[in-house]
Amino acid sequence: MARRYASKLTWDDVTPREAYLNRRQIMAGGAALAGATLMTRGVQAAQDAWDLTPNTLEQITSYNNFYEFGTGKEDPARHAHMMTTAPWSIQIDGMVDSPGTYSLEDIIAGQTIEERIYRLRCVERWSLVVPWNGFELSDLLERVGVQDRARYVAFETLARPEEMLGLRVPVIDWPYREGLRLDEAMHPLTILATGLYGQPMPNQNGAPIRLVVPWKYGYKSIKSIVRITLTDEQPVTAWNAYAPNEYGFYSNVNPNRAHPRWSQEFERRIGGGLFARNIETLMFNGYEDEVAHLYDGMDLIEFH
Ligand SMILES: Nc1nc2c(c(=O)[nH]1)N[C@H]1C(S)=C(S)[C@@H](COP(=O)(O)O)O[C@H]1N2
Ligand SMILES: [Mo]
Repeated sequence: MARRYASKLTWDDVTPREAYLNRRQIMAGGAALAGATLMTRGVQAAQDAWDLTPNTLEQITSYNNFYEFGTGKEDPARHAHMMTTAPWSIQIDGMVDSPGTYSLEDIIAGQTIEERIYRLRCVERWSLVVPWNGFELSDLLERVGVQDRARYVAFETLARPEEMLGLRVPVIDWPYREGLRLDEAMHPLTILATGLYGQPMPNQNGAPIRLVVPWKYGYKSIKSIVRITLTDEQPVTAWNAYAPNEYGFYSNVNPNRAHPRWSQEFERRIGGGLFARNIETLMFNGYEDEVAHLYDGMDLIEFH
């Protein structure tokens, strides 16, 4: 593991959960007015730090969305072992100088794998904090040579019905597809992850290689990628094609844009118990400083 990116997200910042809970109890007990401001700040600081405590390996690998293995949260953990992940290759095509079918070994060769502790916010309102291992997508795109006309990057997941039981049900139009605008794909926060917690990517989390775009709803972070295409047209994406009003192409986490069937103002941190039920959803999932400039002048409600 080499450098870490987002400065806020390190293990060192983590406040022990006991301290956080203590503060909450003191507050609830009615702090003296004089101490109230200080106390509130203390709680805020503790909450901010606690907010970035990685979930446990158990939580990250037992509560998943990977519809190729079923729509239940426990289906991926139960069935994803059926997926063969070696050998693995990714077809890279479209507007690139060096199109081809690259083995996973070729893709990873020479890459420095770093740890990135990111929030993951599902559109369904639950969230996790995951210590991913991976490298910037831009590294790979630069290696294959993006041509000037390219404006978007399209991704596809493996679709192998013998190994993926969920493909028998036409939930979405398989294969699972996703896409990013080129500048989003080139952003340093956008990674291809090959593992988590320092171990190879568990199948249920998208082995052997998946996308992670931390400021967008989780469904943009497509798993088990077998194809990457550079194109000049906005690509068709699985959830957007399924219900365009519910799932936009951009899918930036936005507490101000309600899903047609529920508010996005709050989220529930998996495994957090009572205190993690009504966490305020952060604009761009907390990555506003890093990514807001990508959307300058854009109406984020219309282009959701
Ligand atoms: N191929 C594929 N990728 C996918 C999904 C899926 O069903 N199929 N689910 C998405 C959704 S909705 C979320 S919230 C995240 C969940 O990632 P995790 O299981 O690693 O937490 O994966 C995303 N990537
Ligand atoms: Mo999701």
